[in-house]
Amino acid sequence: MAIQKVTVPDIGDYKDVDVIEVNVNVGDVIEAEDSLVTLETDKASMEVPAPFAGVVKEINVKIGDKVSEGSLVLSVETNAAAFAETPQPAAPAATPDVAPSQTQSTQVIDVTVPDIGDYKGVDVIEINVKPGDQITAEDSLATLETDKASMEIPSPESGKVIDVKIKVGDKVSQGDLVLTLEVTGATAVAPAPKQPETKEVATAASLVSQAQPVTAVEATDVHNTNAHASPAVRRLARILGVELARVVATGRKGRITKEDCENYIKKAVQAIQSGSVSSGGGLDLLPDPQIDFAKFGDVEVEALSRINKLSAKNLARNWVKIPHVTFYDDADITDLEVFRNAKKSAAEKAGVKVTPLSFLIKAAAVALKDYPRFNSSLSNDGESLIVKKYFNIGFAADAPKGLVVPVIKNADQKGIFEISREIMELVKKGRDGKLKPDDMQGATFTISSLGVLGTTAFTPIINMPEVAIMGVSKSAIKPVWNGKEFTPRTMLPLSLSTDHRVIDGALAAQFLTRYCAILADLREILL
Ligand code: CAO
Repeated sequence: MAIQKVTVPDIGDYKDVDVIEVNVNVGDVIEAEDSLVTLETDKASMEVPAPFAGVVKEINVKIGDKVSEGSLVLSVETNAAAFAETPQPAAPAATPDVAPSQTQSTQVIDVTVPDIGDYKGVDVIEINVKPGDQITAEDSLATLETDKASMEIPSPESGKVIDVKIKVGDKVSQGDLVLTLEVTGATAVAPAPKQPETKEVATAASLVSQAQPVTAVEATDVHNTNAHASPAVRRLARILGVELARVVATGRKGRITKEDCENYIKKAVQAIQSGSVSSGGGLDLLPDPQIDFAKFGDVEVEALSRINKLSAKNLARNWVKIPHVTFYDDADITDLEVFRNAKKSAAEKAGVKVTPLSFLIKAAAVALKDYPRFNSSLSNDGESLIVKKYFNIGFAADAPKGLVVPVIKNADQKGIFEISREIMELVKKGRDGKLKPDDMQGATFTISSLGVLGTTAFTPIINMPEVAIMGVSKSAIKPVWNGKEFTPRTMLPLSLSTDHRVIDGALAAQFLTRYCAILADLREILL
């Protein structure tokens, strides 16, 4: 048994190269050639393979470290008493061959595959430019792949791509023509490659030719999944903030291409813009149907009001994000109506019109006090409930420019006449377009009354961040069994939508029953 240290082998002229993956753990049994860590420069990613088999005893690098040749990577316990480090073949210079074809100040040069070591017939897996592209020196022209490595062919010069001579799937070797490039000015006069400019490429390419220990290899994403992508794509992914493990690969041998990354971003942006995602995922909705309605008959296009558009966005978000459950019941408001009618003249004297809505608002404040969870909101992180100690009831009101929801503040502390007066004032303001933001803010619960308009039931949409809403349909006199006989009672249909994340069915049923009880016997308010 011996403890052997594994260091970063010859990686050409690179220094302080990023460690982007650590592929083993302490205790792992490894074979010779297993990948230990992945390094990445701005031009290539490369793996440090194990020079021998053994058990990993200690890891001396972590993601984010910067290493150079000779940096300690890890220690391995081996069976061998000693080991000889594999000699590093000198890195062959892979200078892209550039042959001038003209001598004018603008000239077209041939860019050929540089020295890629012993490899021949290497697969072209990506073409990164097209005719007409203006490129700068060092831009990646194409990506090649062997069974051990992927590497990019950088442009030796800045210029305009005239013709691309290779395509994905081709097999190329050193000296094969990649493309023709129109270069101008001083560069054109001296088209021979400058050594320092091509050196990085030379290093990346040369890595391939080494029997071991370092190869410029295809990349995996930082989460160590099996996502495969070239250095250029990895770089793009990093710039765009794309997690490669999430991208659907369409390239050869399951590789992620530049287009895959772009498509991923495109879909994500579309999903966000259409509002079909919450944090963490999309609904993958079909695009909206595009229909030319005029094909089927006359049409007229009406512009939506600002309120219409705003409400639409809010409603769509609330409907998609909140798991609604709606509960239905009828409240017996026979006695309430008797009482309300009895108070009509008193109300008139007080200058107010009392409708069932005032009682519905008052009863809501009382029921909310009894069931505080209904008077809460989910915190934005979904970790807690914010239970409010004030009882502000919003009510939906029809206004010429669209639906508005003014709020009766502290309804628990107000009498029926006061609530009625406020309703009248707010409704008037709404119809005159004079509601202020404060008139419509701070609701803890909302009532949507279709009142006299009709309907027997509907599903009101919760007004986020509230967790419940009461829908009110048109009251009707119905026969109700009192234990001995059917009697005519004025029944008010109620539809209570709740946010199932906060309120479960049993609690909703209790709340609705309590609400009906308050409306059936207003003395409940006194308790
Ligand atoms: N069942 C039967 N009659 C009802 C009723 C009900 N649920 N609610 C109210 N009424 C009666 C009233 O008692 C009144 O009759 P009387 O004059 O005989 O007393 C009559 O209907 C008209 O009431 P109103 O509409 O003037 O007043 P209101 O307080 O009931 O409603 C308001 C005010 C602002 C809610 C209403 O005008 C309105 O805009 N409703 C539409 C709200 C809406 O669009 N909701 C849907 C939202 S989701 O798209």
